[in-house]
Amino acid sequence: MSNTLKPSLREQQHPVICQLADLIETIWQEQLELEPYHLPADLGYVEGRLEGEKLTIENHCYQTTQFRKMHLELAKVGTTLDILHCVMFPRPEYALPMFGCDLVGGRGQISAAIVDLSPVNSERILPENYRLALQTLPITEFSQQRGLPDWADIFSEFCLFIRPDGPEEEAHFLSRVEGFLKIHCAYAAQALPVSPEQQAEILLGQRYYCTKQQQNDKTRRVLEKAFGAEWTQRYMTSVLFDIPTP
Ligand code: BLA
Repeated sequence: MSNTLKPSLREQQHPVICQLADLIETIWQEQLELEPYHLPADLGYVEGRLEGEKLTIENHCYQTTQFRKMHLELAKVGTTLDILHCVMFPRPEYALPMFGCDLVGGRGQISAAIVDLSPVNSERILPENYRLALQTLPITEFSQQRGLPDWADIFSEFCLFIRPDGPEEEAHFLSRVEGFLKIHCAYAAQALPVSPEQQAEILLGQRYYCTKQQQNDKTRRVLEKAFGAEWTQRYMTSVLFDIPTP
């Protein structure tokens, strides 16, 4: 099926997910020179149903000079769960952090909203220009902070993980993501390649990031229920968090 004929998931998603997807794509288009990125042919748009409800996944993928892969994924499980997943994988030639965002909602309520710019250098600390810029973003208090699981030692001190309480907090979360993304795209667009030694270190940091993300059992369980363990393992290691090779 061609793109234009495909039933777009976006209109059927929780409004915040739809708004965030539009926001991410708009900033990408405005600040970067996007080229298409081709996923394995059978993994761009997928539907699965093993036990119970139907799971539909729609992927949007791009690349640029500085980014090996910019992945925006929308997923819908029956009528109960709406998911937005987004990761920007820098090419290891550039000393850039990983932008990651996950929004999980169902039955009118977003249960998990997470965004981070995660460092991949050996000090595991964000570059100073990022820290300075992120510190200037307005601070918002959210009523329900959520605790990170054990595997999540990859995130920075700027990581935000909340359950937004109502439309106002949802809007604050969106503007926080907007702030992160605009800073990231602006710095990335000016970034220059680093030394081979630094590249090797960045590659290790990106591998560590992907290995940790692959340990998210909540993601795995949702996918396994619809597609089985084998398919899920392939999807998590080849589409969601593929480990870069030099
Ligand atoms: C949590 N991710 C979750 C949850 C589900 C998914 C169902 C639990 C929600 C909750 O506890 O309220 C499901 N997420 C998915 C699925 C996909 C997905 C099926 O992306 C893809 C098809 N996850 C990411 C990225 C980050 C991330 C990029 O993909 C962060 C940058 C984080 N998701 C993340 C974290 C949790 C989560 C930290 C909480 C995990 C926990 O509490 O154990």
